[in-house]
Amino acid sequence: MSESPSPADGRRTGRVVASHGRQLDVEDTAGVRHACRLHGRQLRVVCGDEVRFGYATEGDSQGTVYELLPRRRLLERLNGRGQGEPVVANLDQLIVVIAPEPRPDWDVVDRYLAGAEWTGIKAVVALNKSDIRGDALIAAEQELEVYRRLDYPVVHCSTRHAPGIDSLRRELSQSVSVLVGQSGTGKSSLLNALVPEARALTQEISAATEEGRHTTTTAALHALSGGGALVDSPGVRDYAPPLPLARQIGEGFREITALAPACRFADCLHRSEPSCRVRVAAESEPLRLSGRRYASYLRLLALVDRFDDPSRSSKAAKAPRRR
Ligand SMILES: Nc1nc2c(ncn2[C@@H]2O[C@H](COP(=O)(O)OP(=O)(O)OP(=O)(O)O)[C@@H](O)[C@H]2O)c(=O)[nH]1
Ligand SMILES: [Mg+2]
Ligand SMILES: [Zn+2]
Repeated sequence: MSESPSPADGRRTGRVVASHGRQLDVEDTAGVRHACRLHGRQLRVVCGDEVRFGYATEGDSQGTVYELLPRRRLLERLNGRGQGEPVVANLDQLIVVIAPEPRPDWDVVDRYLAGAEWTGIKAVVALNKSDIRGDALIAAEQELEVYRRLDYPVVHCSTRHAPGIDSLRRELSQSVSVLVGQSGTGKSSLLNALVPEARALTQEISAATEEGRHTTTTAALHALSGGGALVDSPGVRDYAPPLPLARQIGEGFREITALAPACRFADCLHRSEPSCRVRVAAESEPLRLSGRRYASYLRLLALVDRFDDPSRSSKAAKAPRRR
């Protein structure tokens, strides 16, 4: 984004900082916010998108977004029809937030990380609520060793203590990052700790289900004081990214990518093929490939099969739910 109003048509470039259906908040290059609506039914934009917008008549209270500019690096989710739906555009990295409470769903973590690998987005895992001492924290920390060994940056933080927030701030600087993960892990609380003026709504997790209450309902982007921006996104119950071909699923798992060249068949899917190096590692070398990560891989592969199946419409209900 690098220019000022064009005298020809009065339109200028801005970034969508929040999207509520067809109503949008667009920030111009000077950081001024404009309430806008979308022009025409075909146009679809998400938080983070760069757009061309303007006012039909000088002095209008609402602007109009006319055009979506080309996207780079998009976070998408798989919908029930097997298609990708954009969630946040033009980002540099995902911050996958987990916590001792609600109990981590590691499949969700693996799926965000696999999606990041397939699309070339950097990923960081943040263990929030590290002030909640006990077995759940110890178990989460142990599992996180798997990701540390794979060279994913792992940050321990708590919105109750400054040092962890400072480490997270360092990971975010100069980048456009999005906080993702299960509902109730403290994404909006982290945003508020990092950008106090964001004043995002937060809510206790449900005592009955021990799950989050899906407090955040739309993604919103906030500038970081030291440069870069942070997007808070609605928590998920389940998540899958759009899926590549079956033989590319393994590329979403760094340890499988490293082991696969030693499989007998170049197109090995690491299921039941003979002389599969990946399966051997999952069965007997947990430090090279944990059985849990291998199971995550197999479940993603099974999801590809489901969408490749012509009778998939009857099975679509089993695809990840939106939230
Ligand atoms: N003990 C503790 N509680 C925290 C911490 N961070 C957030 N919480 C609490 O966790 C609950 C959920 O926080 P939110 O920030 O609303 O969680 P969220 O991930 O934004 O949830 P969704 O918007 O539903 O996805 C709130 O009660 C917060 O006060 C933390 O570091 N320690
Ligand atoms: Mg939230
Ligand atoms: Zn194999």
